[in-house]
Amino acid sequence: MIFHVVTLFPELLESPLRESILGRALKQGLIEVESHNLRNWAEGRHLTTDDAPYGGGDGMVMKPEPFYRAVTELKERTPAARVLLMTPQGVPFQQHHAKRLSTEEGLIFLCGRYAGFDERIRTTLVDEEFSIGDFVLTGGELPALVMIDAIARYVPGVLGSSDSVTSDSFSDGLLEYPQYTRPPEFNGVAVPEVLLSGDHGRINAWRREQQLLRTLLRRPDLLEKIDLSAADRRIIERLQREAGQS
Ligand code: 6SD
Repeated sequence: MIFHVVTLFPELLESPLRESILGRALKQGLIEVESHNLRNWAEGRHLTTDDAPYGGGDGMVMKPEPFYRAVTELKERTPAARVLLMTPQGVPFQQHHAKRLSTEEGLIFLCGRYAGFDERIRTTLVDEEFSIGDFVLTGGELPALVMIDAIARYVPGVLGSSDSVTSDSFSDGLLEYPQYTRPPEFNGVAVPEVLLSGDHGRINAWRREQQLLRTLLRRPDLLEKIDLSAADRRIIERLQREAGQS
């Protein structure tokens, strides 16, 4: 799979992708990442990529023509590529988007700077708009990196056998259970006895209950979105009764 990133700061994309798991995937040719300088498609003496807004107001607006020429050229190379725009006004990016987009042959990320984009970029060039959260950044490069990381994990072979795509938080809609490793006691806090018991039935039951408890306390919104078994629902009712008592 190829990720094209169109940006005024192509170097911002370099080092974070070349380390660790994604670095290995790049070396193995499982994924390719190319960052392209939007300035390459700018025209005029100053290679302008932004301009003042019609109607007045603060800030500058990204011009449509450089993005148009970039998308046209990159689609000649990767005709089936989908074009994604990074913007706080986009659909909130979620795990299911990462999974779906990982099956594409290529993705073209359009990253802006300044106040925003000429509306015709959205309406004529872009397939989908994404936001990585309700906060405002200075540009779309970090959102593109975040999305590439989440998407690349689903490309076959990218995760080694020890890192599971499916057992992490969100893949079953719940937060992860607490994990412990050695030593058995640290800073006066012991590892829960059940984890040392060797009884995998009890361990699995404890882990499921911890997942449900943690999700109930930290992200109750997630519980509304998933289909829980009758057994899980009974555990949640008990946890809620216990919380009400304490
Ligand atoms: C002007 C951008 C592009 C500025 C952004 C995306 C999210 N979730 N927060 N901020 C953003 C994207 C900000 O270019």
